[in-house]
Amino acid sequence: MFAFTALVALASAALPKVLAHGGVLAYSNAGNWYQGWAPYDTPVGQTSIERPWSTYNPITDPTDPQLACNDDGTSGALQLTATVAAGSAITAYWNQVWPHAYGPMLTYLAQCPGTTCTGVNSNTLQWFKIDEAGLLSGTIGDGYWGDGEMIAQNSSWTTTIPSTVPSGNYLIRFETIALHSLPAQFYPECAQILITGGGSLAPTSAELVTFPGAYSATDPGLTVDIYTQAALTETTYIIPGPPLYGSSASSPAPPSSPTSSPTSAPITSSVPSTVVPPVSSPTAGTVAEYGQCGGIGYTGATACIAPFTCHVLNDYYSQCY
Ligand SMILES: *[C@@H]1O[C@H](CO)[C@@H](O)[C@H](O)[C@H]1NC(C)=O
Ligand SMILES: [Cu+2]
Repeated sequence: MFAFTALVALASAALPKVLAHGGVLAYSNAGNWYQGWAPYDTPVGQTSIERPWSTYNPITDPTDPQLACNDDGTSGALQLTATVAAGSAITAYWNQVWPHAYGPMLTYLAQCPGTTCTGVNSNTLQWFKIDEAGLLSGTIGDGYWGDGEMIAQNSSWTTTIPSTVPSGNYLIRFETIALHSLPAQFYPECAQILITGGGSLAPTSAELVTFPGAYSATDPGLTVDIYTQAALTETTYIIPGPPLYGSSASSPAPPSSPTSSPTSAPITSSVPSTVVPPVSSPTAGTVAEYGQCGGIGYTGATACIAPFTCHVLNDYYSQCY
């Protein structure tokens, strides 16, 4: 009994810290599960497709040299690479339950020179954006964001590798940006993948960026204050970074065969059509931001303190944000 109580006390003491931040802990693709890098374990002996990273804390400076992959850019001593088919979906899993529901989700690829990404520093690469989700519905101040969608999807994000990208060795960079406080918080991690069965649409120069370099501290999408009165009516949010891969028409369209198919299919976003609406908008609740406000088996208070509202994340967990 004592041990159990002590354990609960320990767990709850440690919880706020763990829940506050984090990163990508695992990946899946085509039924394969890939354990991520464990930032708080010794690097010795770690084998993962994920590039090493070292802290759950966010990056808050867009010029931080660690912005590419949340570390110094090097690969692991026993670095692995996952083989991923172009056109297939790859999912990144953040720690549960991801706490930050305001902000965009972004996914990038960068092709490595040579025959492997191992040994290639991520800071030397050029990245292009293959997926993004900003403000999905509602307003800047009280809307439903890509980040909220990520939380609702089991604190994970699924991106389809465009079938048009050339085959080869890439780093894939999943990122969630949190806007609940300023400066904006960046949570990027990278994994090594070998893309097979790809196409021939190279990203245009307008679509290629470096990290750091892609973002600026003055970007409207990074400086927006979600707590102003104006934010409660503003419905436009500008996602930071370059235009999506395939969205900027490549200058002179390549001559195609007589049976020409549409050139570059738009990149499908992984946003499902059903968006979870806020279930209530109380005026004087008691549950704090990120607190639980509902779910099967939950018997506590259900009204969020203003300006937050209760959102259903799954059958077992509703959260104020
Ligand atoms: C939810 O994510 C966890 C990893 O965080 C994973 O183990 C589990 O299989 C996922 N559940 C579903 C239904 O995808
Ligand atoms: Cu955090």
